[in-house]
Amino acid sequence: MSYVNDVLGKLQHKFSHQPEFLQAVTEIFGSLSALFEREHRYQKYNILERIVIPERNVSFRVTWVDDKGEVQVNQGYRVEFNSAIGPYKGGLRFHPNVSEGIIKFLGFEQVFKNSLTGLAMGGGKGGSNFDPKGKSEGEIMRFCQAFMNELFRHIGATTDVPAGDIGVGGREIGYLFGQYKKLTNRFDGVLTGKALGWGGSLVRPEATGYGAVYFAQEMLNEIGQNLEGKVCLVSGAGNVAIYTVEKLLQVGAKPVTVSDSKGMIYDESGIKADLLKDIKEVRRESLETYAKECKSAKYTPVSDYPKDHNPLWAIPCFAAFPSATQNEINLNDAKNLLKGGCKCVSEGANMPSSIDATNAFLEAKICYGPGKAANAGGVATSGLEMSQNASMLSWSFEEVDNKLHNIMKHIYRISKETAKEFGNPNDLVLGSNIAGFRKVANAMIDQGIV
Ligand code: NDP
Ligand code: 2IT
Repeated sequence: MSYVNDVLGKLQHKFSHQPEFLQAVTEIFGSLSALFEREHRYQKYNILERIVIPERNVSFRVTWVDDKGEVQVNQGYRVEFNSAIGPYKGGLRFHPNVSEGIIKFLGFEQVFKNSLTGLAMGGGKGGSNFDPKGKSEGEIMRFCQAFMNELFRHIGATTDVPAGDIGVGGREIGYLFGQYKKLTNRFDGVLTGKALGWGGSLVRPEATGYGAVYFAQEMLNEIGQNLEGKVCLVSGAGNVAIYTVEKLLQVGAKPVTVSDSKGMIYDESGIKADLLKDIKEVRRESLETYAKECKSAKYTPVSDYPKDHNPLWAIPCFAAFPSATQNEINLNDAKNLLKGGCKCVSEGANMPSSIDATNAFLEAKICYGPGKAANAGGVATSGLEMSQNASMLSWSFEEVDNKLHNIMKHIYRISKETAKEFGNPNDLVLGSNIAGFRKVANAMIDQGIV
């Protein structure tokens, strides 16, 4: 359809230096033609050209002093993408490859993901090219404080509520919150992922990983299958991967892999969740330690990976849970997964599959849960943390876990129903993109040209 293609063409020209952002936009736009053919008002109000530009895009200097007394400078970002259905909401990423384009891709995805949860949350994302690797506790704290010295003026419990993402976990949220409170003299729910003793929610640490497994169960249930006794591949070894492994073990599945930036573990007898947590969350070491302490595990360093594919995805499996980073599954990896018998992919990471890998999964008609649907459990539980903060209550583990489970079922159902409505019931990319988009676009129209 020409309106969608026209807008995409302009964007490709203007943002050729932001390939991940263009990839995210291309994927969503690819689903919208069918909707636009039925509903002309989205074009009438030029929603597409409006929705791809962040409402506000803040880029700032972060200066801090390292342990040697040297002054360090990093780039900080907060992209406030869309507030049509609620305050901006989304994580902060600290990783050396963070750029404006990466934060924009994440922020754009977040808009539609948050819409799918059914909660009142707009979309935003932020972060820095700061590399937490090898930094001391003091350096991490000083960096977080320096980052908040600028961020605090842009955020607030009803305007913009950041959380964690790659390189930002409970420890960083603590330092960020402490500095926010110092600067503003306010104790409110301005960040989520807080510790339990000062406003955090039970289940938030587990939520993204648990949610990705709940989503896989919904997809499999539809075809009369389940995860019990099934071999599963998990990538990553951070927050999302750890709690994906934990939930897979709880439901009787057999996760056999995890990976980090240095290498991968294959343990035919099943990943040991306690050892994984201890090494990555407590000791903060690489997975090489896992292989040293667990005799059944085989470690392959990244330097031994072939150039054209990731050996993790070549292991035969029933289901795959990519939980590390964007574009970690290319077309070769997708083909390897399919060749190895994979029947289900539930994306814990944001945009882990390239566009051609996604198309390979859709063509093979396996159960494919795109990130914005499958990993929405994290931000949904952040929304539950905001509710608890606003009402000054805290709910039990079971209460939050039940709500999370119901939200994942809801996301599956509206994605599936929307896919059916548009004639392709197996295509949850189509269903989740249209369902997520429609709510935001309708809110933008209701609220006028602003
Ligand atoms: P963490 O920082 O806790 O863990 C990330 C893991 O992935 C680490 O094991 C890290 O290795 C590995 N990793 C990161 N970048 C790369 C890379 N370029 N190549 C290879 N491995 C890499 O982050 P999260 O678990 O929070 O996030 C993982 C993914 O899930 C991201 O895509 C994030 O956007 C997404 N996500 C996170 C949510 C959350 O609530 N945290 C919610 C929804 C999505 P190492 O240990 O060596 O650093
Ligand atoms: O990508 C994501 O959804 C997250 N990193 C979680 C965001 C949040 O606000 O909890």
